[in-house]
Amino acid sequence: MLFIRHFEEKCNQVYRMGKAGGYLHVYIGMEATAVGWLSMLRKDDYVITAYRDHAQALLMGNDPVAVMAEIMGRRGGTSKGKGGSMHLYDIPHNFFGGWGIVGGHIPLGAGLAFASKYKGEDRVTLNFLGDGASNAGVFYETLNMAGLWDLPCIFLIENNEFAMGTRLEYHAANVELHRKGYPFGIRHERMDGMDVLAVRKAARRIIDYVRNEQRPYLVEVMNYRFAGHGAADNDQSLYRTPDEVEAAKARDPIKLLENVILAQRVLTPEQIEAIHSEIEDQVQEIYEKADAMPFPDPEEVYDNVYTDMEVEKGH
Ligand SMILES: Cc1ncc(C[n+]2csc(CCOP(=O)(O)OP(=O)(O)O)c2C)c(N)n1
Repeated sequence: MLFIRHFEEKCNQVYRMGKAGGYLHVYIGMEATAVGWLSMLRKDDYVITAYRDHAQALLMGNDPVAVMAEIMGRRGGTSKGKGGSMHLYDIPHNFFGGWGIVGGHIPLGAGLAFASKYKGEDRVTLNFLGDGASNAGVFYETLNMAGLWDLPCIFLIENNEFAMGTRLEYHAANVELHRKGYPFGIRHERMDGMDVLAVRKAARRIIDYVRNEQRPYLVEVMNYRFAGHGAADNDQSLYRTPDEVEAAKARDPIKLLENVILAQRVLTPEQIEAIHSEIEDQVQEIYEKADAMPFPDPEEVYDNVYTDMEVEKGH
């Protein structure tokens, strides 16, 4: 969690220095959700998410220099510098992105689950989506197929209480989003997403169920986004107050875990401080390596847009 936090604080700086093009959305405050869930997956399980994807990319084993390089549009990036922050991928580690269209990746995640089931494998697919994305029509079509075909897919709604500047109660007819599993016969529950130890425990139980029973599951994980929607969201006063954000920070997932570590005398405050500085130095080094990489060659601009076959046909 600490590495992700410091990495993303650097991403925000990189954006402000004008060194990251396009959009950039950090996961600051929400780290316990991805860390808790991904730490319980098997290496051959599949993960897919939307554009707030840095944490998942790093946790699935992507080289942090390649992630930073992608965010900075450099040739050594995970998508050769042409995707940016929202389009991180790592297929060898079973991370399928990084998608910018709200709701667009949800059926792709079900497709991954369908593929593994069809091949007789026992992989689980973890399909992350936001509270806003859970209103997209395609989500319901996908839940129907997942329920009908017994797909081993976990639909993980990260309820961070906002869809851009729109609060949950202004965009959802029923704010208990996990109930969306009910009409499709899919087991569902709401859980805390800030206490990483509790997240891990629940994740283990649900992943085991999905793998063993070969059935889908819908979880609504309650977390909170401490930063703006994206790095360019400079006026949060339109949808929340600084007091509200400060109150939420009382349950900062990193602080909650540090409190447990201190209470159990695993580390001293000085040792924790030293770990923070060590990670900050590592992140600085990662940034410098990425910054030293070249931009993609302009000649590559149309590469990987169409398949060779389509190009030959002149499409
Ligand atoms: C189809 C589509 N409509 C609108 C947008 C613009 N948009 C980008 S993010 C976003 C809000 C999504 O919120 P949520 O799913 O809760 O995810 P979060 O940002 O909280 O992680 C919107 C409307 C988009 N990218 N795609």
